[in-house]
Amino acid sequence: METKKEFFLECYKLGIIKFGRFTLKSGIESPFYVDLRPLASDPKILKSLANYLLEMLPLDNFDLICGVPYAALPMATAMSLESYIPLIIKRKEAKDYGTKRLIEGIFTKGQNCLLVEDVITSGKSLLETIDEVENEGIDVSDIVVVLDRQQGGKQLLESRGYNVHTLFTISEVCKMLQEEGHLTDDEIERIQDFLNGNNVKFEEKKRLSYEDKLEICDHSVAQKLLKIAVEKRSNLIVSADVTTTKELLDLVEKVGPHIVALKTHIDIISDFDADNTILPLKDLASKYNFLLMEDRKFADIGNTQELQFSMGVFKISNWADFVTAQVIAGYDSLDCFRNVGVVAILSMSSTGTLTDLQYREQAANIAVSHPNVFGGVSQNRIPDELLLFTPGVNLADSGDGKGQQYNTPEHVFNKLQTDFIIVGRGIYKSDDVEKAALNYKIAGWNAYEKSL
Ligand code: 5BU
Repeated sequence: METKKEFFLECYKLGIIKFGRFTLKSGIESPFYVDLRPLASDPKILKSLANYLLEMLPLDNFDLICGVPYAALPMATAMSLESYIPLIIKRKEAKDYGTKRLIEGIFTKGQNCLLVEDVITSGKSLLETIDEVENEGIDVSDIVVVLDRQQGGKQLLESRGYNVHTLFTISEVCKMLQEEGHLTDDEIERIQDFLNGNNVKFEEKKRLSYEDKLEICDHSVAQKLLKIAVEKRSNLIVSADVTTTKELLDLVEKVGPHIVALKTHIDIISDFDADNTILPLKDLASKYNFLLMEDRKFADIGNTQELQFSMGVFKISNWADFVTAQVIAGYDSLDCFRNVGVVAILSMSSTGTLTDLQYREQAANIAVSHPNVFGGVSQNRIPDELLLFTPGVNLADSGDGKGQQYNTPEHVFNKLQTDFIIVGRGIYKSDDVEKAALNYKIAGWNAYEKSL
């Protein structure tokens, strides 16, 4: 038979405890997070668990067995099957039709019921459950708990006269995990601190500087951008959302000295012409040393994107240093951008965007693993190996009345650890475009240095 430790390590593999930094319902930050529901996904483990729990108990004392909903329901069921003690089911809320019963199953008043709980923390919610069961005329003397978080729950219940049996305590679990090399001494210390009721200090992960990023981002476009940033002491990208070639070139003459890249939506230029629009733009880019970022947001299958990228009127592949692309069509759809860099759209700045946490994580996985991708556009932190581009930056406004949401440079450098800010109307709509560009450049650089 396996030891209790071996059994726990099997359970741990199901992902029931995570270590890191978690905000609990109470708002308190915890260095670990426990969720025992995955135990029910492995029938062999669930059966062993039932037997481990039963072994600790004076079984003759109990007429009934009841799990606290929901995590302990399968545990109580398994214990009932192994011990032949009948199960009753406690509802979370009394149903508002039919019998209005809070407890389902066959029982009589005065029977003694064993309560089963997955995790005990403060014990307060268990006390409420006990009350509800006792109100039905059922006696409760014992509670069996799989994991004691050691935050006073056991003591509270014992002070009210209940016997509390716990299979594992968090300290015991941490010790086993430390012995197996799953936890560092630092982590153990932090957990002990937390259990002793001290305020836990989490190390703030330092953001990487442009010099650090130069070491880890090896895409040639990332290297160029980072070098320009350091040289020009700028992280500003101007979004040139103007609609004629003249406006575009005038704007670039003014902002060129202050930016690392110019972001275009080339399809909104009404008099686009490769010779008259792109050639002078390329000249200005080399004169002022910045890159061209075409914000095309490709979102189709690889073959179509390849055509959109290299054919048509705009022939983006002829002139853009890097482009933006959605990752909605999957990893392979990005293969066609071989000769440029790609910045993947991981989340959007507009109200009601569908880029929720799950989408962002999957999108980031594609971005990190695809060799053509060196960055992400996002309103959230992204993995260090990507460069983060953040639009929706404005010093004066909080929105545009059309769904755009703005943050300050300070916010995006501090909270998101962005690398490059993208500013459109904050600059090109300003009365003094050059001064506005300089202001954003300085604000962006100061915010970057402060965030280091
Ligand atoms: P603004 O004028 O600073 O609001 O312009 C922002 C630019 O960034 C604009 O060209 C958008 O198309 C672009 N953008 C954005 O605002 N939000 C996003 O999530 C993405 C791009 Br992706």
